[in-house]
Amino acid sequence: MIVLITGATAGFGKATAQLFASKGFDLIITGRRTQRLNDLKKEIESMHKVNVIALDFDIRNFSQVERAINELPDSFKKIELLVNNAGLAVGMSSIHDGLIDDWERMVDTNVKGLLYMTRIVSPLMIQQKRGHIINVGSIAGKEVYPNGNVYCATKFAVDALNRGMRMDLVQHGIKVSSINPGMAETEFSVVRFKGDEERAKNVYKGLQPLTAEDIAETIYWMYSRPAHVNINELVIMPTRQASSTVSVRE
Ligand code: NDP
Ligand code: 8X3
Repeated sequence: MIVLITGATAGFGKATAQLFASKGFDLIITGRRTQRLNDLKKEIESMHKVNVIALDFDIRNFSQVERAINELPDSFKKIELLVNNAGLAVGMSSIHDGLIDDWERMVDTNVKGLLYMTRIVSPLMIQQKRGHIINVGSIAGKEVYPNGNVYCATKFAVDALNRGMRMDLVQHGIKVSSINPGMAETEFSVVRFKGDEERAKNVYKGLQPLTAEDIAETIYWMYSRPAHVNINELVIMPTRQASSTVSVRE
C-alpha cells in the first residue's frame, strides 16, 4: 500500500514517513531539499522492508507537481493515503506592514500547493474507488490570532477545502480528514522567523509543545480506523495550551 506524504524533509512529514514505514507501507516522500529526501529514503529502506520514492519538487509549481506524479511507476500510482502536509508560515506582521512576498509564499504553498496535489492524486484514488486524504490544517484555521492574518487565512482555507473535498469525494469511497495542531516544535518557527533560532525557541518557552511524533501517531490513528469510520477533523494541542492565545507557561 502506498502512502504519499508532502513535506517529508522535516517535522510532521518526516516523522509520519518514519512511522508509516515502520508499519510496512511503501512511501512517496516529497519536498524541495533533495539531500534530506535522499537521506531519509536511505535511512528508511535500511531499517524497514519497504520501498521509498523520493520526489523533489516545489509544490507551488503545478507543472512540477503534475510531472512528478505522472512519471511515477504504475505500481506507485495506487496511492492509498495522501497526507497534504507541506506548508509554512512566513513572518508575523500586522496586516498594514506585511510583506507581499511572505503572503504569496504562504498562499501559494498552503492553499495552491495543497490544491495541486489533491487535483492530481484524487483522480487516481477515484479509479481505485478508495483512498484517504489527510489535510494538515492548524489551530490557526480554527481561530485567528493577532498578526496571524494571512497564515490563519490559508489554514481557514484548508479547513474549507477539507469540508468541500469530503463532499465531492464521498461518492467515490474516499475518506477526507484534517488534523489541526496547536504548538508543535519542528522547523516551523525557524522558517516563520526566517532563521532566527532564538526567537523560534521562545515560542515554546515554559511549556511542553507537541512533537512531530505526536502528530505522526495521530495521523496513523486517523488512517487506521475501520473502513466504515472517518475522522472528519481533529484538533490537537499541548496540554498547557487552551487556544491560540491562551497557554500556561512556567
Ligand atoms: P517544518 O518546517 O518542520 O516542515 C515543513 C515541510 O514542508 C518541509 O518538509 C518543507 O520541505 C515542506 N515545504 C514547505 N514549502 C514547500 C514547497 N514550496 N514545496 C514543497 N515542500 C515544501 O514544519 P511542520 O512539520 O511543523 O509543518 C508541517 C505542516 O504542519 C505545515 O502545513 C504547517 O503549517 C502545519 N502546522 C504546524 C504546526 C506547528 O506548530 N509546527 C502547527 C499546526 C500546523 P522543503 O523545505 O524541503 O521543501
Ligand atoms: C501553527 C500553529 O499557533 O503558530 O499552525 O499558528 S500556530
